[in-house]
Amino acid sequence: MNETSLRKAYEIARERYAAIGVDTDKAVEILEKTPISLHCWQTDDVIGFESAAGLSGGIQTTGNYPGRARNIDEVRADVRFAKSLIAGSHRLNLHEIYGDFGGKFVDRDQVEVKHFESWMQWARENGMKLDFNSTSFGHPKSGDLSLSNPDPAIRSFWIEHTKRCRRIADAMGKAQGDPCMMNIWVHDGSKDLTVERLRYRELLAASLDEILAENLPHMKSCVEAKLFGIGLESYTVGSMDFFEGYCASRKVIYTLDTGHYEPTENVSDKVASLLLFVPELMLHVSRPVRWDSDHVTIMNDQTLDLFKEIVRAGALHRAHIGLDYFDASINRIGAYVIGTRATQKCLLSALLEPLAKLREYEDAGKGFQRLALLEEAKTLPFGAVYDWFNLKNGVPVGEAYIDSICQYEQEVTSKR
Ligand code: RNT
Ligand code: ZN
Repeated sequence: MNETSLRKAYEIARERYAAIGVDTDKAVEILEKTPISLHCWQTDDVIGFESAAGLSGGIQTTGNYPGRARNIDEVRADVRFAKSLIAGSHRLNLHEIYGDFGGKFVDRDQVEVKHFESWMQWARENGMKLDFNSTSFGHPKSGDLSLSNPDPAIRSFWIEHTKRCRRIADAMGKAQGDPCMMNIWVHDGSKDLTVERLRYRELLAASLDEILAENLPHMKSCVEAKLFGIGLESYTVGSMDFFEGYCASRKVIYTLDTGHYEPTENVSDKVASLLLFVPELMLHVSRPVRWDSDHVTIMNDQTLDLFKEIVRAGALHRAHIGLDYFDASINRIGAYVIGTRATQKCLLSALLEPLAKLREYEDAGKGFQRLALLEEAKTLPFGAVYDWFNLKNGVPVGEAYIDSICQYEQEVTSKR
């Protein structure tokens, strides 16, 4: 693509946006500085390095496209390559099962900071900060209930695991001089009817209270709500209502995964309610298709609206952006890059909204003018600004990354 014409296109776009009070340079600068936490599990179908046990816990990857990362070196190589095709600043989101266990089996209640030391070094060398997740799934003790299990032995096993994970996250945060976001999602639920809805939720709240009691200054804990899991369709212990109440009463960060709600629910509308009552939001940007299918994120209305709500609320500094999807049916790195770039597109689009003018109209009761501007804003030269963002940051503009990914497939992943 011709650089001169891309620059020219940007100049014209800048003028066009300026006419409605939007500073495109500023929007690009904010986009560059807003970290996106890349989910390491897109590289290997959420398998990790602990054991060869398959995925359980209500989540599933579908597809068997060749080239899955099979070990820590391959995960690292793939993340590095994906990152080279994505502008802006990136973090890396690890799950506990991605520890550097050196070929030994380390049970979840035995995990230590040392299992993540090579990750911390790698992240530093690659200019990424780390985020972290405890892992309740894919283990013989996962069952249907972990932190809410009435069996004290199982419940305390998972409490110990989660406490250890918080300490690991704290060590990561300390090493990188920036808090590590640690997400707690447990799959706990029931396939069929239960007459103990309250009991399991009491147990989950009690477990979390115990886990979160330890003061760890270099990490932030967040808890993720969910609608249902596969094989756990009738009841979810950590439902949205549960975690809204939990986060509001305990002042804990709420993880909003866009796949975890009823298909017709307006997820973006939750932002302006949650922000009033919880300290911060952690986002798992995903794309549900009929259910929590974890399809690759794309630039669609749901994702656009999500970021618009965050920007309109002036809450970008209170929202941590992470991705959460796992597609094994297409080139995995391609999926990684498409979803991350789509997330940036949606954020950029939100940053380019002529908000001041729209608010002026709204305040004056000018409903027609507001709707007209919202409509016209949709066809402003957004693409020229997005291209400029990529050009400026030295990553492929437009579809140019398709070839790079095909080449990497040919040279690297197809040989696995
Ligand atoms: C599952 C949750 C959770 C996981 C990851 C792997 O429904 O969304 O965030 O996808 O932790
Ligand atoms: Zn999630």
